[in-house]
Amino acid sequence: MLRFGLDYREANPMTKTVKLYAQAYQDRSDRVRWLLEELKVPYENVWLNKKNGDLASPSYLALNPQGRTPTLVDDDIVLFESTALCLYIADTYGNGSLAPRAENKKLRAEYMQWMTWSTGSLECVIARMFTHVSSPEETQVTKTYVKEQCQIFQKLLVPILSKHDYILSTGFSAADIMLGAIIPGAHEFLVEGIKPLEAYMNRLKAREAAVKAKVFE
Ligand SMILES: N[C@@H](CCC(=O)N[C@@H](CS)C(=O)NCC(=O)O)C(=O)O
Repeated sequence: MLRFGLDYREANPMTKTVKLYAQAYQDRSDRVRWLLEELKVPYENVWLNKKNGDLASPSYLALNPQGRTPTLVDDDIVLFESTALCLYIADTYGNGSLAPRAENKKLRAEYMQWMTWSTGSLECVIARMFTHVSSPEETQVTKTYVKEQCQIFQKLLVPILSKHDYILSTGFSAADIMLGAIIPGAHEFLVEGIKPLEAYMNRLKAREAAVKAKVFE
């Protein structure tokens, strides 16, 4: 049985509340919660407990047939994939503040690139450190692979973050939220000792919304 907690809309009939289904502050809902906090969107955390079978319950599978988190429910819109959630929230609630508008083709293209690269490339590599470690030999192969990939990632990120404080030349955006939430998973190989990346992460960690969302705890 899901524990829905307080129904915000019931308690506040004039106020719409987005529901964010997650298992913990530090699962892949972290970036979504951080963005909701940045934009001050009213939202409700709906906590699911895998051990209690919440992810496999018919009511949750009706929202996310993969039985994974995060899932976002905003009225009749039900979404999975953290990148999609952040793209949707930034466009719907950001009023252009954290996502370049479609008219700005070049900047929007760059933004889309980093939004999708963060999960599609960076997080995929980091995830191997959890999935490809069944023996000491495999762990070693994985470590070498992640290390090599992170050196390539540094070649992508360092020149940009040496020139400006955030990944887009125009300033902080939802793309920094995606990167900021995911990069710590590869801290040892990607960030440690690399000044522009250390400074970038320190800037992101200091953001009030990130603190409120408990992203780095
Ligand atoms: N690419 C998806 C990954 C979703 C995912 O794998 N979520 C994890 C939690 S962070 C999950 O639900 N795993 C299944 C489980 O815990 O049983 C996203 O970014 O939302």
